[in-house]
Amino acid sequence: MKYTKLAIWLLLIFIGSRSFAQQKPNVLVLYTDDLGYGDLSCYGAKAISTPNIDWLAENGRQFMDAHCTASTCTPSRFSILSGRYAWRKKGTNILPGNANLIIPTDITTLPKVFQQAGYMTGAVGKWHLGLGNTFPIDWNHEVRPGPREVGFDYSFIFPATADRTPTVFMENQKVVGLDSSDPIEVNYKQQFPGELTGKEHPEMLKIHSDPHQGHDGHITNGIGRIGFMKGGSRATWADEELSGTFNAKSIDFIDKSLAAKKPFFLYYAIQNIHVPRMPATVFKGKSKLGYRGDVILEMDHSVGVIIKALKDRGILDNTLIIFSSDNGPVLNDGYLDQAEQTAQKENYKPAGLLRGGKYSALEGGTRVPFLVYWKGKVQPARTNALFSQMDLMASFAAMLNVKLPAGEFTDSRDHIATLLGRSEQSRTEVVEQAANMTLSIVQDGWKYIEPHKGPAVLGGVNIESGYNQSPQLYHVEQDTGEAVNVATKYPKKVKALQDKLEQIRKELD
Ligand code: NG6
Ligand code: CA
Repeated sequence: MKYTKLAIWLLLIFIGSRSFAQQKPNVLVLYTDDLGYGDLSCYGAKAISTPNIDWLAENGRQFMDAHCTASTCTPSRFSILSGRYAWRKKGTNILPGNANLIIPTDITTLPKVFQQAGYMTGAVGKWHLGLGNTFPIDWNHEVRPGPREVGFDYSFIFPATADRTPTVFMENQKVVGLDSSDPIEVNYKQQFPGELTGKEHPEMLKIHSDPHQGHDGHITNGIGRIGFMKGGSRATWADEELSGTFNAKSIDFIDKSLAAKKPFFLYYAIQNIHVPRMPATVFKGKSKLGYRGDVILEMDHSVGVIIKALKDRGILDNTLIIFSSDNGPVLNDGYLDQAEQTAQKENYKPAGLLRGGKYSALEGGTRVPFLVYWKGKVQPARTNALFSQMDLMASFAAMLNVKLPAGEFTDSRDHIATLLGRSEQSRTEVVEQAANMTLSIVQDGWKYIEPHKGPAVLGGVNIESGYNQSPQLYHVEQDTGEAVNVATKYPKKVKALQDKLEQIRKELD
């Protein structure tokens, strides 16, 4: 009798602990680079097909009005990880590859929320948030602070962008494959004696840099980069291996978490489809859209590889997957890779029906694909709720019962119900940051863009900026393509949005 009671108790404890464990799903954030609102077939692209991502959309929640915080990479990444608008902090715009870490190490971050909830946390892929706190950075030893100090137990990254030096992988903040007799040095001002650059040796390039957009510094793998570099010749990557390497390291990390019997939080910052677009051989020429289309296919394949790995391990059903992008699209971003010509031929619009793209203040800059998949928990549906990536931190904190410190400032708000499809509630507003620091605010279907100097079309990249010295107001709810500026027609609306923007601007003070 005694034993039966004990057995029942043990069984109850076992079931209890299992369901508790099940309450904590693995969380995977797939964060792609420069992917536009019109670059996926599930968002209407015709000239390209992205079956793996479409599968997430068909079986998950598809957001039609979700935003990154900025139309460039560094500030958007700063926000998704720290839960703060980047424009509140100086020095958070597009960083060079030798910049120091910009996320303060003493604040709550998205990965730290997961750590507090007992997760194993990992960052794989593009970083672009700076490293270390010395100048110059010593690349030949562990560089601290970095992903670990931001909250990632494990990291396998490249420091900045694929088009910036140093062109090396770093695992747990140490350069992978570094030969101590060939130490690395990085400089963004001065070329190293004897170093081969794209500017001096265009004949060595397998993909030509746009003469109007730089990218003619250090040559790695036959491609000119921004910045200079010396040494590390065996540690430098071949672009064609980036995707496969990051996929493999993501899966390794997932296996590590399984071995540790902990749920995982993986921030997989897929480097595609940023320039230089140089797909693995099997993807070269696979699309109708040149290398830009080929890397979209490669990126979609990566998503499929990760989904399959989860399935093979029997953990797909208990993994919450988020897919999104760090800013809007660009065709010519510094290399002459036929992206513009092929898009024109196919009448392909990477931002879909939105106006503008990467760098701009228009919707094409920050309204991005955003999908949430969680089997049985998130119902397949489309939503028009206004959502910000910056809210992931507070939302997951709420889901996991992690208390954010009361006295600590944050822009992140709990919208877990909207994220998981239990509510259609929009964020009260989103503020969008353009490359030249123009701020816009979207609220209740209206968008105000503050006056700012700057060219109407950005040279080189050939993207409408949305910069204007007069206030702009768009009724984006009806006029998604921001075609008609109605600022003079609705002065009260303009004033109300200006006031709201000013109020948000002052919040931190
Ligand atoms: C720009 C680069 C562009 C790209 C971008 C960063 C020039 C002319 N252009 O300054 O090629 O690297 O920075 O992109 O240098 S992001 O997605 O990381 O923000
Ligand atoms: Ca980007």
